[in-house]
Amino acid sequence: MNRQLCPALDDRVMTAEQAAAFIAPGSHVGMSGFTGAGYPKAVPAALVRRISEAKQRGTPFTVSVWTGASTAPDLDGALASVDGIDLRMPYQSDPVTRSKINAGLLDYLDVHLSHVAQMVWEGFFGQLDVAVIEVAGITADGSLIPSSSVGNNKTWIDQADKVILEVNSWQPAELEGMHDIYYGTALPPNRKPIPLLQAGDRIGEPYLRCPPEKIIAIVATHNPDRNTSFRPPDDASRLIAGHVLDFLAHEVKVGRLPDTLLPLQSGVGNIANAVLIGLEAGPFRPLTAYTEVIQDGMLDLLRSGTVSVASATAFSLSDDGIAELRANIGHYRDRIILRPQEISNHPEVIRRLGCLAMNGMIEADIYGNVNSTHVMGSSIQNGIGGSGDFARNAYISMFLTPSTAKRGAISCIVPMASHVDHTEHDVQVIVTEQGLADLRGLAPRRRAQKIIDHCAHPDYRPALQDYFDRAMASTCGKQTPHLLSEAFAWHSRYLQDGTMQPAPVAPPVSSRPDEPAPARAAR
Ligand code: 0RQ
Repeated sequence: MNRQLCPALDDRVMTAEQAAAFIAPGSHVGMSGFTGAGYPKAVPAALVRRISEAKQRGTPFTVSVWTGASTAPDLDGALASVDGIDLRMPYQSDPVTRSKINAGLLDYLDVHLSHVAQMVWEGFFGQLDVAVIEVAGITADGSLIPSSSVGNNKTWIDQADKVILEVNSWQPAELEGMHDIYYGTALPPNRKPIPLLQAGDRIGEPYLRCPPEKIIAIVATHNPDRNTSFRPPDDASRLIAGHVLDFLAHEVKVGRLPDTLLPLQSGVGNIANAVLIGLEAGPFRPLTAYTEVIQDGMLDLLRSGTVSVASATAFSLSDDGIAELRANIGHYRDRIILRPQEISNHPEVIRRLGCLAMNGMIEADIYGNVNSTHVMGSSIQNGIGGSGDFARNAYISMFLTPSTAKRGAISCIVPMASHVDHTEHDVQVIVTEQGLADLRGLAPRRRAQKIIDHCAHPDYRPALQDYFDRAMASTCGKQTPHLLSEAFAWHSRYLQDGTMQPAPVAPPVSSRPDEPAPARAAR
């Protein structure tokens, strides 16, 4: 089905190979795409072929890849596999890309998602040479119907010298009208307030604008988005969701939240999805969401009316979720608004609306510093994404994780976080399947005791208590007691022994039955 309806642009229609030929080695390329939605499907594959052929001839060929957030194996993974990326920003979750970053083969800039547009305007990443943007259609007057994500597309189109469009007829035609593209942002000192007062407000227009002379190629595609599979909630996710719901009910009861709560932001992943499923059974409604991605759980809430409106920048759906969206898109069209990520994640708006932020994490320390991005201090997992935009500015900022990882070999509550993305000042509530620690109003030493008591796994609780007690004793209290020589011993032990569990203490060589037990091995 032809979705390119602008006669003046007919002469730009070509194959993906022809379009990819416009991308020169060393180019800065701004691609569409956010959590596997709305990324270009054909030009990156053609670019991969071009890079492989150049490399076979011994010609170096890499590009710098800028996106909204994560894309898919056929974009990130394929380009990384041929070592075709020299710099990646601002977020990725692809296993091949991750391994190349952690092998030191490409630079990765892990940037707050709301900061990207501003940093590009300011020129920190250099000039954007080409934008490769998936759209759901081009109207007769040349307006662009955005696809299943908006991300940084407005900025890429504005800033790029040249624009390549992929017109994907697989995307539902009914996406037209769902987007709200705001053209009122600027750099200081010319900034104006963002006039968005409710999650459901529309402040922009449904189309992306692009000067026709910038469009150098239009490629027709009919390819599905990468789907995101969700596991049915396991026991840990259900328990975490239950603690969050009890906490919200308590906040309503004591009058700190209205019974319609405040706009919800939920991160990516199974736990966030489980919380959304839990809200369906809860008493709060009608709810609203001002968040980054619409996942399956949010569709269910919108379908039942528990959530009246959801604002985001992208979909992040499973196969079933995509089928549900397509089957009932008329219902969802009136209730979902997709915006540029500089607005979906805008600190001013998040602060004004008073979002309730719920994000996953890798680990937290006993004082409430949170690591969202790095494994054992050095290896990147995904990136900070929007978690910092929301955590710093939310009305209540919650971080959720199972209390252990890797079948219990790792405690997600540690003496000192091996990398910090969200400091103790931005983290108000920590939740594991063990319980919930509300850290608001607590000084560091009280926070530590609460996190150990409520969030740590019982297998690790005594060792955390032991660390904390000895830190308190050795520093005579102090504001944030630590044993610096031991603070990362848990991580070192995991790297050396494959577990954070302390080694069993060997029995004394010759001991009398009444001899006292040996002192605990230093940790
Ligand atoms: O590793 O994949 O090898 O099994 O980390 O962990 O438990 O599957 O959890 O999918 O919710 O991801 C923080 C990464 C959690 C995510 C993070 C290992 C674990 C597993 C994934 P395997 P799970 P999730 C808005 C919000 C940053 C961006 C963000 C994230 C893998 O939530 O990327 O918040 N957040 N965006 O085994 C070592 C630990 C570990 C650990 C878990 N303590 N040490 N490994 N893992 N805990 C959305 C956007 O911005 C787009």
